[in-house]
Amino acid sequence: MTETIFAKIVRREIPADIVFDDDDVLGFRDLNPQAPVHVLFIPKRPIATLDDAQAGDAELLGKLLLAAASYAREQGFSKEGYRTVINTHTHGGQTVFHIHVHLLAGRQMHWPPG
Ligand code: DGP
Repeated sequence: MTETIFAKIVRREIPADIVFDDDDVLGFRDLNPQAPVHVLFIPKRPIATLDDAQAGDAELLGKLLLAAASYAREQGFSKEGYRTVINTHTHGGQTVFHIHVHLLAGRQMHWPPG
């Protein structure tokens, strides 16, 4: 896959407001927040899109979701709730082709999404 700006964030080559960091997953604040809290969780080993994920990626994808949930719990978002989103390809609204989970919190979310 073609390297994205997120790989540079993983290598600390460009700055980001990092809020979660373990062996496999990095969480950092979105540059263009869509909610009072908007954090992106990415695997350090890149997968371009959800569409590219293979059976062998199951553990890593699980870790990605668990990292988001763990951060949300730790920050106290569980009571009011929050939204997690994975955009895929053009119609999904994906702009950075390094898979990421958006964690949005701090306001009422609406359905259907735009
Ligand atoms: P998506 O549209 O699902 O591919 O989301 C990509 C998100 O990444 C978008 O909400 C803006 C954010 N973003 C893009 N470039 C940067 C960056 O350099 N730093 C940070 N923190 N966020 C970025």
